[in-house]
Amino acid sequence: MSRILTVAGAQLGPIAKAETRAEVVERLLVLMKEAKRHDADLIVYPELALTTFFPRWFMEDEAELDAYYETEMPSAETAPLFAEAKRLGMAFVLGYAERDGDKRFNTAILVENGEIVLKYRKVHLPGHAEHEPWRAFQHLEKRYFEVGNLGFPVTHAVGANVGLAICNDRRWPETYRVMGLQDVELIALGYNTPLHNPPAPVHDALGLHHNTLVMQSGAYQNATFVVGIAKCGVEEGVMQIGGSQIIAPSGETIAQATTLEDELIVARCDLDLCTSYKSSVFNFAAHRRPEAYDLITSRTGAIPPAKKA
Ligand code: CDV
Repeated sequence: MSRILTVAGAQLGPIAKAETRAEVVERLLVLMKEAKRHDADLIVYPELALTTFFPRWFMEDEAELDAYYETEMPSAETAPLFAEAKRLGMAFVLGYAERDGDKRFNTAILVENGEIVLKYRKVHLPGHAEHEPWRAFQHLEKRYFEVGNLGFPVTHAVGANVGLAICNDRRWPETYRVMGLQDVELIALGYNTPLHNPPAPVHDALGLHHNTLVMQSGAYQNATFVVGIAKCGVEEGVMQIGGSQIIAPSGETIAQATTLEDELIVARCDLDLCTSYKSSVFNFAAHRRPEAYDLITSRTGAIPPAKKA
């Protein structure tokens, strides 16, 4: 007997700075209702899905910055999303900026039966902490968020072992492996990835390639489905890549977006497809050699070997 989970990915086109939470939630609801018509059990929204990608601006006014964060979830504006998901019997993953006391996080939650059953706070924060006017646009995640303090938790929900990640996390093999070691079967992640990378513009032409490369590798090497969903298109003058996709444990993409707009992708994910990988080539208990991996947790930056005289 197979275990089928029907998963929808709700790619979002740009969210303008002037767009209100209520207007954005309305867009999310349209996609949720479409997902229901495809019998989806779970819908995945992108990173920071309630506002424009605000780390592109340097802000000194704390009140201006605070306007982008949620202090409660659900709030009056997001409550309709929780209510509709419960009514439709659908779980969802939502990325948003979270303010918890004086701490700010880039957060994602998994909501099932209208309740938050898993919370993740982004660990790998890209960009910079100070204003860098030479850039065409800023990427101030290191200024506006603290490093996530919840690790990479995996929970059993929607009939699967589910984990969450956010955008830049997808480029790091450690993200997937820590969840792989919790027997993860589905990793949901959202992203906002500018096409132009100011410190390394030579990478710009490879943005979609790198996006697919890291998510397919993470899926295969950890025997899990990966659902990677973009907020994309030209948002406040900055082009962000699309390429939203659902990837099987084989590493094959089984559903992919073709636009840079609000677009739903759907895949029937047979969770039992994880088993042959988890029990053979990636049978961790049989084949991993953690005694040889000491540097993974004891060293952060690369140190080259000493040069021979
Ligand atoms: N939101 C992100 O984490 N974006 C990064 C960009 C800045 C490289 C990413 O890894 O896609």
